[in-house]
Amino acid sequence: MSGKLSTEARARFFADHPGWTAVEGRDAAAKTFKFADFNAAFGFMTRVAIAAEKADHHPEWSNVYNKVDITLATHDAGGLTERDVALADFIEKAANGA
Ligand code: H2B
Repeated sequence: MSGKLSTEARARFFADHPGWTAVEGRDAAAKTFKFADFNAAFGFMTRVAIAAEKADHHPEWSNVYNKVDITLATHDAGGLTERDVALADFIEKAANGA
């Protein structure tokens, strides 16, 4: 388990990760991803799910057709940690087809 991001690291996360926004009333980050269709969205979710399970660090998410809403936070720590930064980095790669 890792500790919560410092104020500086948290600010850097949002500066370095376009589209991710702070969740109101909670130390968490959210982003909505849109794909061509359900097949592309679910392919993305599958790539993220496999990585999340491997890292034992999981997104909060929901899917409607081609849209995937994701919130990241480390529940054990009660906020954003380096584990969320790593997962966000993977999610960005997966969203771009890598
Ligand atoms: N995912 C997230 N986002 N935060 C956690 O604190 C967390 C997790 N804890 N996945 C893990 C699983 C924990 O519940 C298991 C038992 O290791």
